[in-house]
Amino acid sequence: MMASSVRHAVFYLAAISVVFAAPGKRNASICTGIRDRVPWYNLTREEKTSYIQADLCLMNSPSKGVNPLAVTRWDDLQWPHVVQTATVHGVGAFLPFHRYLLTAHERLIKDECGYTGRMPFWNELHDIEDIAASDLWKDEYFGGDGTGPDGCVETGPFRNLTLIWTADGNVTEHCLSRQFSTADLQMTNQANINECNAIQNYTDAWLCWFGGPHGSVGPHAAGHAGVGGVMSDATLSPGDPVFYLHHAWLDKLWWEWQKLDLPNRYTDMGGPNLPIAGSVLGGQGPEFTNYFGDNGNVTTLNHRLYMAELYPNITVGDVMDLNGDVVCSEYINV
Ligand SMILES: *[C@@H]1O[C@H](CO)[C@@H](O)[C@H](O)[C@H]1NC(C)=O
Ligand SMILES: *[C@@H]1O[C@H](CO)[C@@H](O)[C@H](O)[C@H]1NC(C)=O
Ligand SMILES: *[C@@H]1O[C@H](CO)[C@@H](O)[C@H](O)[C@H]1NC(C)=O
Ligand SMILES: *[C@@H]1O[C@H](CO)[C@@H](O)[C@H](O)[C@H]1NC(C)=O
Ligand SMILES: *[C@@H]1O[C@H](CO)[C@@H](O)[C@H](O)[C@H]1NC(C)=O
Ligand SMILES: *[C@@H]1O[C@H](CO)[C@@H](O)[C@H](O)[C@H]1NC(C)=O
Ligand SMILES: *[C@@H]1O[C@H](CO)[C@@H](O)[C@H](O)[C@H]1NC(C)=O
Ligand SMILES: [Cu+2]
Repeated sequence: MMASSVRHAVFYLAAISVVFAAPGKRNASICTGIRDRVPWYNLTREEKTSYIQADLCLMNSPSKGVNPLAVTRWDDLQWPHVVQTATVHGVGAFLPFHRYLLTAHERLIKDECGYTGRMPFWNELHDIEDIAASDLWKDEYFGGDGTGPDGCVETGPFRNLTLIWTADGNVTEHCLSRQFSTADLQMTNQANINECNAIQNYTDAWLCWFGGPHGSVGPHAAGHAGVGGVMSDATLSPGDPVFYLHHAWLDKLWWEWQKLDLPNRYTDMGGPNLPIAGSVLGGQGPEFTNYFGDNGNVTTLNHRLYMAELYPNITVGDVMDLNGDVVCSEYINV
């Protein structure tokens, strides 16, 4: 037990000294036109297919990332989530980090793969009667449920996707797997969304969306467990391209809650800052307490969001306004 956690801590520190070596340069970005994010169903057919093509383009482009073990751009994008799994889940920065990760994905498919359409979110309430019936899983879009002993996705454009990361930050080639569960998806429902919306401060509210890591009630766990397979792995879930649609849904829930009380909720931040106990990567010792610049064990607006040098470090404060310079987007209900 002891030896193993020491080994993991050593590995983590070795990994960060590698990945943090390249200095990042902050881009001055200005929100000149707020971009609409719409339900998947409401993208045009052409937007849907070009969105899928853009993710495939990242999967077929060579890595330019900080981790030399990465093979593709898709691996590069998954890496900040893998290496920080302990520090971006179960903490106040959970929602802000994932908000920035959505923007990182958006920038990559637009800047490197030519996507010009609108960004989609998954309106999960639309599919809670039967997850398998969703338009998402058509052969020309995300492909369907997993099949065979390993639950590999064998339909659609991602059927040959080779994922590499393992939960300890090492590499083992594996397929994109799924295991649909409508019962799990139903942990997202209007009643629990209303319950989260009624909470008056972020310190309590973030936990309502986050739910338990897996299997417990909450909109976050619902989408992960509902899709299953890779999506149900807390560390590796961004390997499944549908991850970005689920997290956009969750981000929308947070933003709609923020909009219930602006400007106050542009600055309402809190929650624990220490990594989850027992996580493979990361630890709970004093070396982690101020790791992201919070000067304590509570998440603040100064907390740094690190994207493994894909994009510059920013702070939680930079993503609090969805319409602000970094995200510059709005969720549209159509
Ligand atoms: C980015 O943030 C990480 C995590 O806090 C930190 O270790 C790293 O030094 C930062 N990089 C730069 C270029 O500031
Ligand atoms: C958006 O998609 C939903 C679900 O298919 C549909 O009911 C609605 O009419 C669409 N809205 C628009 C504006 O196309
Ligand atoms: C998947 O791999 C098979 C066998 O190599 C190949 O025939 C097929 O065209 C590939 N499909 C995609 C979508 O890459
Ligand atoms: C990663 O995998 C390689 C090759 O299988 C192995 O030698 C190494 O010990 C592994 N590293 C960790 C941290 O598990
Ligand atoms: C948040 O609100 C709850 C009640 O909903 C309250 O018990 C708690 O003390 C509040 N926390 C903060 C940090 O204001
Ligand atoms: C931070 O540390 C203090 C003192 O040890 C403790 O009372 C408090 O519960 C901790 N807060 C969080 C969010 O972990
Ligand atoms: C900065 O902006 C330029 C032009 O939009 C873009 O090409 C570049 O990738 C951006 N760099 C970063 C680090 O965001
Ligand atoms: Cu996550």
